[in-house]
Amino acid sequence: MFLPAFLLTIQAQEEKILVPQTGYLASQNKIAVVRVPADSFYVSGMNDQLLYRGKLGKAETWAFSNEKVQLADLSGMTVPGDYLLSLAGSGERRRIQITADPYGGIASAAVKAFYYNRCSYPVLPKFGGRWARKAGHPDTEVLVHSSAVSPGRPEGTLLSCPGGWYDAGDYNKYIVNSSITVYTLFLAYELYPDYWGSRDLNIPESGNRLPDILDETLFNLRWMLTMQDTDGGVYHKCTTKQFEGFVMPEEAHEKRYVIQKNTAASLDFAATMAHASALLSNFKSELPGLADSCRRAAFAAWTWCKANPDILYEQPGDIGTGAYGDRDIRDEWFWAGTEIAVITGSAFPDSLLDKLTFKTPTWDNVGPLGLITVLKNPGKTDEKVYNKCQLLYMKYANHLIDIAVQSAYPVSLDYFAWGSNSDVANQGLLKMVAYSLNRDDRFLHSAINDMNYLTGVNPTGYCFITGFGEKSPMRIHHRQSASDMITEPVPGFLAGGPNTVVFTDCPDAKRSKLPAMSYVDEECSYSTNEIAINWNAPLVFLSGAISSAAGIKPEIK
Ligand SMILES: [Ca+2]
Ligand SMILES: [Ca+2]
Ligand SMILES: [Ca+2]
Repeated sequence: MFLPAFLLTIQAQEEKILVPQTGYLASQNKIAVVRVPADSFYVSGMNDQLLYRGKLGKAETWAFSNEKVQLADLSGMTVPGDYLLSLAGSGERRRIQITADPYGGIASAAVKAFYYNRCSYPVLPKFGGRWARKAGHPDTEVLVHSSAVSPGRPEGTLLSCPGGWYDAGDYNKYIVNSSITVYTLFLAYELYPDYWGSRDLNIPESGNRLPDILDETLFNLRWMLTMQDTDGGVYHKCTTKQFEGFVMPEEAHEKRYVIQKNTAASLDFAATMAHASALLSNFKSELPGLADSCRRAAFAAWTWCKANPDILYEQPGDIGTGAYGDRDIRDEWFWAGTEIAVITGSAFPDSLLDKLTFKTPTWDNVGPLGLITVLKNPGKTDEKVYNKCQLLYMKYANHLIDIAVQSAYPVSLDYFAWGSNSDVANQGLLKMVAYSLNRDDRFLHSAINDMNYLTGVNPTGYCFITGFGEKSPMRIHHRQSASDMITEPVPGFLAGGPNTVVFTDCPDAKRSKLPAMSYVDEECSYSTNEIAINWNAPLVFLSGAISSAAGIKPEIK
């Protein structure tokens, strides 16, 4: 639909009080951000009965949105219900909700979003409701691209690489990005097995003997296995030459290719398969042979990497889809080496520990994944290595808390990269892993503030998860959502979020120059409003971790 430019500019930043739009968690800390000067606040029932009052915090400036804000701490309110939060001396008020489980629905929907993005697979009405659609991209006849030839597989050889998830708003599938995503979803299950083990996600595999979060993750893992050449090396991606148009999957018919094997993709694959083999060995009767297949695939990829230690991905001239190129693969070596060491007892790659900078994980910075694997397998490395990893991990986790404590908005984010919301989610993930290690409430409370940022306590006023909140992304950069003729976007997806990295995607949209405000809910805005599997995975982890840590049992269906 054509929209005149003036309509595209409507992104009112008018919320004077920012609150989490799916509610506050009754048992834990509750912070609102106030954007107009005031001294105190009060909370009343919907019948105007005064229930609680408090002083606002000191006004602080957040450089990323260039505004002065004050915090209202209403943690003393613990009874679930609907309330009004009002500022004394001004007419400003906002409805708030306190519930036992404000994030459980998000946790389930965020996994279900992966089901909606399944490639080569239909979304049936029984599971997908209004967003049912036909299967697209069978990927049973994928061509070997000239960049990917090997002795047994000349250019044009046909391979079968069906399944897996569409990576993001596009219809392609990338090994590097799949790896961190699969790891993160596995980690969610491994740290909270009771929580995820009993959660019915209403997917085709619900009701079998395997936890649904694992069923969904295996849908992509099995595709990854098809991306390994007979020599052990792993193709970078399964893709069309250029991005396809904004059409439904079944209407997209461009030829698909596997592209250049390289060390980063093969290391990420080795790490993911090694990790999978350890986890899936607990499900040998439900998944006969799969743990062993993953183990063999991991070793074959690892062996290939040792023979081909520094092949970086170079995007071929005729390929225009996501590059996911990475010029520093020391962290990939560390992650893969760690996962291989855990399953074999072989030497741990501790020489790399001093060379890496551990920070918030991203698709090209996977060192922290190796650290977490060490920390959750205390018997598998010697004590010295374990202690060193713990020190490095806690140093960064504490650093995140220090930033949040000093920040005007109560989060740790102090940079706005492409996909800034996923950095918030991954910082929450790191905090919840720290919390699982030491039960220090500072980490839980800070992770809750991260989750509340994503559900509305941020300068844009958006709850960034589709289908949740009063003000939520409606026009995500996602081909199915854009072409399905349904007003509401496919639910459960985390929009990438504000940043100022790219301004050219929506020429007609007015974008703030302030990084924390620079977001537009427009389909054209791939730089702020796309969705991606590696962004949804930490949302799954964080929302489920907090639900689980707060002692919330999933609803029985
Ligand atoms: Ca299941
Ligand atoms: Ca890297
Ligand atoms: Ca739609």
